[in-house]
Amino acid sequence: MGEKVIVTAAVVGAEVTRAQNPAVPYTPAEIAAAAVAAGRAGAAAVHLHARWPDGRASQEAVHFREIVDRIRDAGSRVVIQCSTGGAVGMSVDERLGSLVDGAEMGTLNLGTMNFGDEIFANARPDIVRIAGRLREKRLVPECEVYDAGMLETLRWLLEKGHLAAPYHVQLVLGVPGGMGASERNVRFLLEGLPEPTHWSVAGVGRFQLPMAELALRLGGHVRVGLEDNLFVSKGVLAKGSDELVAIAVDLAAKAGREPATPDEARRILGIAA
Ligand code: KMH
Ligand code: ZN
Repeated sequence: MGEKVIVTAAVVGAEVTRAQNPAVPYTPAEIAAAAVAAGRAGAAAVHLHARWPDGRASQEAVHFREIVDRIRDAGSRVVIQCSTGGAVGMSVDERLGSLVDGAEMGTLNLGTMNFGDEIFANARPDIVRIAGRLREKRLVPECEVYDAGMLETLRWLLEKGHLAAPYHVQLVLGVPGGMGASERNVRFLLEGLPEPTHWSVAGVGRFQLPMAELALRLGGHVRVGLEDNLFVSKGVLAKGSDELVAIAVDLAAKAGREPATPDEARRILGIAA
């Protein structure tokens, strides 16, 4: 049995809509319920975005605070990771609104890229600023890597002291404009990771479950959920992120890996209890 696997549920994101899948949560109550259900299905951590009631992406502290409070009020102990990526076009000030009390991790996106037909801007000074805010708030960064050059930025941040362990790396593969979701690409990126690092793979769209299976086989952690993928199989919509988490847990069992509990995930990730 290898290291326990941290299953992270990305329950909403900034891009997916209810028109695409009616299970996409919008309100803080719906997002919190999706996170709690994902925890019950075996997720140790949740990656959170927020929405306005009409579905537009929100990085408002008031929304994140309500989501975090509702998750804890429901008795869930899942590790709470808040997105600082937000949606394309948001300012860094706006994006930082998500880092509310109760968050334990925050994302750190490691570069500018095409994101579909838009540009996801992460200039190096902005990355440094977000890293600084995560440090001030004692949040463990999750470094989002969409392309190979972003590993050079990771190395640079470490060399310059803008980032230090503990941190976690998420290889987000299959975004149109980023690196494709293939075994060859994952193996190539892993060769370039600084040591010691905990890493996970988030495959986008139809690549989500194959990338989860691959990460489990290679000893990594996995991210699944509606942010990245709306389907359980071709043409069959997922009923919620918890359904995708349950599939990842089954894949873990087949790979001889046991899902980490939230507290085990905290130990692995270096999050203070
Ligand atoms: N919505 C994407 C543009 C993150 O959460 O930090 C960025 C994103 C990354 O989802
Ligand atoms: Zn996200």
